[in-house]
Parts: sequence; C-alpha cells; structure tokens
Amino acid sequence: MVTHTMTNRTILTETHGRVGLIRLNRPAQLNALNDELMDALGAALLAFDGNADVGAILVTGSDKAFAAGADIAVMADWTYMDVYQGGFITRNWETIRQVRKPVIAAVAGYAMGGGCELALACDIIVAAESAKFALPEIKLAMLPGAGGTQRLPRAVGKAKAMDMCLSARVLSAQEADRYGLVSRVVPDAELQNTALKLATQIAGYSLPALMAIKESVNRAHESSLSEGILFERRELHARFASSDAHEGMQAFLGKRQPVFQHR
Ligand code: DAK
Repeated sequence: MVTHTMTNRTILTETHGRVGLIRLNRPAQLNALNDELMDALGAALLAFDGNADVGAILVTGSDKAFAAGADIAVMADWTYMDVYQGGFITRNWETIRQVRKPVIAAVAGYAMGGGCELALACDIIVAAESAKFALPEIKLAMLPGAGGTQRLPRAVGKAKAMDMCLSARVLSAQEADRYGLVSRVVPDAELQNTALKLATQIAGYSLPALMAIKESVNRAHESSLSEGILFERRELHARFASSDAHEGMQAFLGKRQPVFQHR
C-alpha cells in the first residue's frame, strides 16, 4: 500500500510498507539541486531515519533526470564569502551522511555533478539503462565539491575517476555497472519496481543489523584494514545482544521464517 505523507515543491515523499520513498521534483530544471530542494531532502531523510516504521529509504528522480547537478543559475553570482560563510554543501548537502538506515538511489537519465555525487552518497545505486553519470564541473571551471573527488575514486578507482573529473566523460549505465559505480542495471520500465522490491527486501531484515552492516562497510573507507576488522568484530559481538539475531538463528534451526522485532 502507498501512503502519501508529504508534498512540497521540490520533493515528494511516500511510504510503501517499510520503505520511505523520496522523489526529487524540479522537472523543469532536470532536478537541479538548489538550497530549497537540499533542505527538503535533508529533512525528509532525517524524518524517515527517525521513523520506526521505516527500514530503508529510496531516493529517485524522474524518467529524464535523477538530478542534473547543483543549480548553476543560483550559483552563478555567488562569491567566495557567500559560499564560505554560508557553508555551501556542508550546511545542507551532507545530511545524508547522518542517515543510519540503508539508502538506495534509483537513477534514470542524468546524474550529473551534484546529482552524481548525491547518488554516490547513497548506499546502493540501481540504474536504468538510460542513466548517465558524469562530473562535468570542469566545464564550468569548477570542481566536484560534494564528495565527488573523494567518493568516486573509492568507487571506481583513480584512473576512471581522474578521467571523469578531468574530461567530464559521461558514463553510460553499462559502463557504470562495469566500473563498480552502480550495483545493478535494469530496463527503464523496470527501474521503480526493481528498486522498490530491493528496498522492501532490505527493509524486511532486522533494522539494527542493517545499521551495523552499513556502519561497518562505511568503515572500510574510513580506516585501515586492521582498524576496520576490529570495528567489524565488535559489531559482530554486539549482534549477540540483539533479540533479532537469536530469533534469526532459531528460525533457521526451526526451519521457519524469522519474525524480527527490530531490536
Ligand atoms: N542547473 C540549473 N539548471 C539546469 C541544470 C543545472 N545543473 N541542468 C539543467 N538545467 C535546466 C536547463 O537550464 C534547462 O532550463 P530552461 O532552459 O528550459 O529554462 C532545463 O534544465 C533543461 O535542460 P536542457 O535544455 O539543457 O536539457 P538537455 O536534455 O538538452 O541537456 C543536460 C541535459 C543535463 C546534458 C544539460 O542540461 C546540462 O549539461 N546541464 C548541466 C549539467 C552540469 O554541468 N551539472 C553540473 C553542475 S555543477 C561546489 C560544490 C559542488 C558543486 C559546485 C561547487 N563548491 C563546494 C564550491 C557542484 C557543482 C555542480 O553540480
């Protein structure tokens, strides 16, 4: 069942069972990301993250664009002091980093600049065949400044990241799949269903286990191997304090489906 919970100009939100869906909604600007949209997106992400009835979050755009980047029309007249003192990017683009539940991006069409960086900040990217990924900021004499120069090399390696950042190369969905930027590619007509099915599957698992896995995988990018392994081991030990983990193992042994309480 679909429940519509919030609508404003720049995003639409719905819940589908335990999945919170956020749709970027500036069609006339190909979902270019302005402050109003990023404020609304951040608020919606935090609201779903704090909602005990939501286990996973899906972020998507339109058939034509996930998001065509930061809003160039808005940025064109900004000065250094505007962005420095206003905390551009830091102030409202990084809210997604606070989200502890799994976030899935469903991308069709353009994921350019900040749109590509937003997808990179999600945990899983499901791409439609029409998806196009690029960091074309160099064409504006800018640089990818919402994590692009850091998350892209971690996702695809230095060679591909340098190529994309320095030449503005556009990756097709198939290339993005091959290089490890996305986790699966599906026909456009199947994108929403596939992503929702995936989010529903994930949201059906034990929430604290999902949160522990997300935190642990993210640690792989933030620490040395031995520190990461130690973190993972502690997370594993902590699973034994979870009633869901005991339920999961008992259900397996009893040859029945587990009933998780998200505890
Ligand atoms: N911003 C504002 N409007 C945009 C836009 C954008 N990024 N992208 C598209 N639009 C608008 C177009 O202006 C057009 O508006 P109208 O002319 O109809 O009023 C409408 O959306 C439809 O676009 P097109 O007519 O261009 O559509 P096409 O299908 O022909 O082309 C396109 C689609 C995605 C290839 C093209 O629109 C395009 O190249 N867009 C720009 C893509 C881009 O360069 N994106 C990167 C933006 S820069 C920073 C941190 C981060 C960033 C910057 C600084 N600091 C820390 C300082 C991030 C920067 C970026 O993301």
